[in-house]
Amino acid sequence: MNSDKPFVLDFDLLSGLCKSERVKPKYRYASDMRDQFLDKNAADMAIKAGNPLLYEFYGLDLPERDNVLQFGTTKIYPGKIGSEYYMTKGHFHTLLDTSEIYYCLRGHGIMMMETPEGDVDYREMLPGDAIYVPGRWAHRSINTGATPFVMFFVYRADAGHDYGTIEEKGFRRLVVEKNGKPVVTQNPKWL
Ligand code: M6P
Ligand code: ZN
Repeated sequence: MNSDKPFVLDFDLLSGLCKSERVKPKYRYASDMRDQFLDKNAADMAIKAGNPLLYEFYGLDLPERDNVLQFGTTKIYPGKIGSEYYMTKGHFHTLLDTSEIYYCLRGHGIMMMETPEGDVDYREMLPGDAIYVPGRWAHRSINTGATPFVMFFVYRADAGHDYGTIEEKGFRRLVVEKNGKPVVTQNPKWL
């Protein structure tokens, strides 16, 4: 794709979908996320019972250069594995100092964030909320609502995704449902 000419893309406010063939969808199913959830039995049961799609995201086929901005949408479906809400895998940027912006279009969720040093922050996201995730902060989007949670994102195209420690241990905090409400708890793998 020629990134040096202006272009317009149309992202649907409800579905987050973009009809342009320039925007490539990626899908993550329960089987792709099995080890990210604390309750492995619940994850295995969900996989056996049809392996639901947990989230999908769309980005452009742009060159991964420091002067290019990557953008698109993420759509996380409502649901839980055990008592943990559906969520993205989450990542640091390979270029750790690079930031990202998310703008909530639809639904209700939490952006969970942490630094390599162990600082933790999390913010509720509702339609109209834009969050600035500074460099050094790993980020994971969690759908705590009953409808799809859709966000638009922008980041430096060469930022890269570093899943290393997160794939092994997850984030320091989990978001689980207790008495019908989302509650932030300590991840026992980090105790
Ligand atoms: C957003 C962006 C993407 C990211 C995606 C899924 O769409 O931040 O860069 O890949 O969310 O998140 P993850 O890669 O953590 O599964
Ligand atoms: Zn990111």
